[in-house]
Amino acid sequence: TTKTIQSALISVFSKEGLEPIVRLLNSQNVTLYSTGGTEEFIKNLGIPVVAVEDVTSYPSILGGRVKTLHPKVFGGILNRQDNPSDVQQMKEFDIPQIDLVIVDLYPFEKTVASGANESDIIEKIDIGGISLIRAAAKNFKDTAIVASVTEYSLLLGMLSNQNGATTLADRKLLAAKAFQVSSHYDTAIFNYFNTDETVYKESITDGKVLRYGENPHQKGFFFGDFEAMFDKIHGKELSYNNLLDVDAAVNLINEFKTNGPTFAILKHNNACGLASRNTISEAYSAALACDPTSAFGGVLIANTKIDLATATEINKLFCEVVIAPEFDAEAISILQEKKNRIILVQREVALPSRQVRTCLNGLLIQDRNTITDTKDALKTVTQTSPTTQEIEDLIFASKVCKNTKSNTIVFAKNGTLISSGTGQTSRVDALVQAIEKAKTFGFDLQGASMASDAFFPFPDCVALAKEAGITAVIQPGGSIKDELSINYCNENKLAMVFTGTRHFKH
Ligand code: 93A
Repeated sequence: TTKTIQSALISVFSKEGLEPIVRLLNSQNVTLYSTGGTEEFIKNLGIPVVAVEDVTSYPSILGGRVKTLHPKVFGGILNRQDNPSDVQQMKEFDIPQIDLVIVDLYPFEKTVASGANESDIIEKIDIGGISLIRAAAKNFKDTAIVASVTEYSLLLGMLSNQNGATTLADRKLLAAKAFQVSSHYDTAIFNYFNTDETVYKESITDGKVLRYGENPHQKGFFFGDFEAMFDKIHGKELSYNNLLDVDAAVNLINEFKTNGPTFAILKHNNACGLASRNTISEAYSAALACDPTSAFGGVLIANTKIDLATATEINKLFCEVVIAPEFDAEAISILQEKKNRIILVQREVALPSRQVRTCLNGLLIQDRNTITDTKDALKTVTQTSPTTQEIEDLIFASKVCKNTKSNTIVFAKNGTLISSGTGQTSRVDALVQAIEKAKTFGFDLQGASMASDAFFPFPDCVALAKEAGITAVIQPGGSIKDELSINYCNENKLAMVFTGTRHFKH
C-alpha cells in the first residue's frame, strides 16, 4: 500500500509555495504534467515538464474553460491498479499513470469578496480543478491528492521522509482534506447563488418553515423529523419557542422514566412545576401548585397516560402544549376544547448523541449530557447521612438541576419540585431566588433537599440553605474549598452528598 510517486499532475492558480515541491519531485525523478500557467512557472525554474495538451492531444479551449477535462487525464487519475480490466484499458487507450495531483482552485471566494462583477465571478467557478480533486480523492488507494496550499508542508514531509513514497493512510488523510476543500468550495458557490434564500426555502419540506424565529422579526426553520418523535393530534403549528420548550420537556421527563407517574410544567425551557405521585392526576396538581403563575402558557408533559381526571384539571389552565406517551380518548376530547392547544403523543425515539449550536463564526458541538445521577454514585461527605426520603429527593432535585439553565439551585421535597433559581450569574443569587420563590407560593422548606448544578466555592450557600430549613444537599463537589462547606454542614447537622458530576446547562 506504500506507493512511490513516479508522476504528478500540477495545476495551481497560485504558484506560491510550489517551487520546493517541484524541486523535490524533480530530484526524485517524478514526471511532471501541467497546465498553461503552471507549466510556464515550472519551465522557468529550469525543470522539465510535460504540457497536459501533449497528453490529451487537445488544446486548452473555450478560453481555458476546458483544459484538463479529458479521459486521458481522468483515466490516469481514476484507474484502479489492482483491476485487470482497468490495467488493460490503460494500455489500450495509451493513458499515462498519474500518481499525485496538486491543485489550487480558482479563487472563487476572493473574487466574490473583491466585489467583482457577475461574469468575472462565474469565470472563477473552477470545473476542471474541482474534478481533478474529487477524482484523485476518490481513488486514494492509488492516487495522492493535494488540494490546497495548506497541505504543501504535509506533502513535503511525506515525500522527504519516505523517499518519494506515500502510505495508504497518508493518501486517505489527504483525500479527507481534499473533500473538505471541495465541499467548502461548492458551499461558497451555493451561498453566492442563494442570495434571496430561494433555494434554502424550497429545500425545506412543508411544515418545517416556522412562522418566525424566536421573535417575529426573525426567520425560523426546523430541520428534523418531528413526526418520528410525535403524533400531533390537535392544535396550531408549533412555533420556534414551542419546539425549544418541547425539547426541554422531553429531556426533563426522560430523566423520570423509572419514577412513578410524573408530571412536569415548563416555561422558557425551565421546569416551573414537577411532581411524582401515585396517579398522574395527583402529580399534575402537585406540579401546578409549585408555581401556578408561571404555569400559565406553559408546556406540560407526563411520563404516563393522561386520563380524563387529569385532562379535566389541565383544561382549566391556559397552556400551549400537552405531551404524553398516551391519552385516554375522553382526555383528548376535553383537551381539544381549546382550538390552539397543541396535543402531542410522544414516541420512544432516541435523541441525537451530539448537540450542535452556532458559536461566533462557526459551530460548537458536544456530546449530549447522558449522565443521570443515581443513588450508587452518591458519596456522603458529612457525619450526618441523608434519610431514605432525602436520598430520593436529592436525586429528584439533581435531575431537575441538570435540565435547568445554569447557575441553578433546586429545592425538592417528597417527590415534588418546591422551587428553583434559574439562569443566575451567581449561585447565591440562584439560591436566594429559590428561597424567595418557595415563600411566595407558601412552601415550608423545613426538611427539604437542595441540589446545585456545580460545586460551592464558599460555605455561603449551605449557610443560607440551613437558615431556610434545608436538611440535605447534593452537589458535584470538586472545589478546592469543599472542606469549608463540609465543615459548615457538620457543625450544623446537615447531610451532604457529592455526585462527582457537574451538570452545567447553558
Ligand atoms: O476552467 S477550468 O475549470 N477548466 C479546466 O479544465 C481546468 N483544469 C484545471 N479550470 C481548470 N483548472 C484550474 O486551472 C486549476 O484548478 C487551477 O486553478 C488553474 C491552473 O491554471 P494554470 O496552470 O493555467 O495557471
